[in-house]
Amino acid sequence: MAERKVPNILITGTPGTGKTTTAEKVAEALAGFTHVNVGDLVKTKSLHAGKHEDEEFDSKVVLFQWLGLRWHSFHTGRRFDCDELEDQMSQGGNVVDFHTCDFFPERWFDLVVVLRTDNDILYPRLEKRGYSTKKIQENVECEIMCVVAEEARESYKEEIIWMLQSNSIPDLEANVARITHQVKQWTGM
Ligand code: DAT
Repeated sequence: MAERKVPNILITGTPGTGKTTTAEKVAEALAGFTHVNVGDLVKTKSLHAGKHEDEEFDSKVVLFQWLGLRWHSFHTGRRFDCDELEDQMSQGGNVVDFHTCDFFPERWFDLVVVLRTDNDILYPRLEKRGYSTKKIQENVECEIMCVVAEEARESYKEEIIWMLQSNSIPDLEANVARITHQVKQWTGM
């Protein structure tokens, strides 16, 4: 674990894999931990500027603007300090949930959890959300292509990445138990 007394955890994965549900339960189970839903933060801060044909691309641009990052950093792939969350992250005790993971500063996280869901399970979950067929197909394809898993591998040390299956409620419960157990081991909670 980094120099923080309390760790930060990132929970990432394709939309619908269970990031928010898992992050909420982990934060509930660990006294003093906060669930940071980055997607909601962006919305709350009314940062959804204009529509772009590619929503994923659009949300990255918006997020970069919010975090005070220069646009060219997206192209060069360099990491920068993310001012908005920096203080909070330096304290530790955050369970951050977001569907991409490659632009946060690497030093923020002690554990990066990538949730994985089988296509035939992910598809109806996204249908229930009312996503369009196009959007469901894009997300399922993203899962098949291991896009988020690859991003995580490129952005964080292998030893802090956990790829966890999130197909069922027993999976969900086991994942929450495993993550909280690790945090308790680190902190002696
Ligand atoms: P995400 O935040 O990754 O978009 P979510 O937490 O909102 O996903 O979950 C999407 C839906 O699937 C929601 O209705 C809860 C359900 N769900 C999440 N994880 C699950 C799991 N492991 N097993 C069964 N259902 C799950």
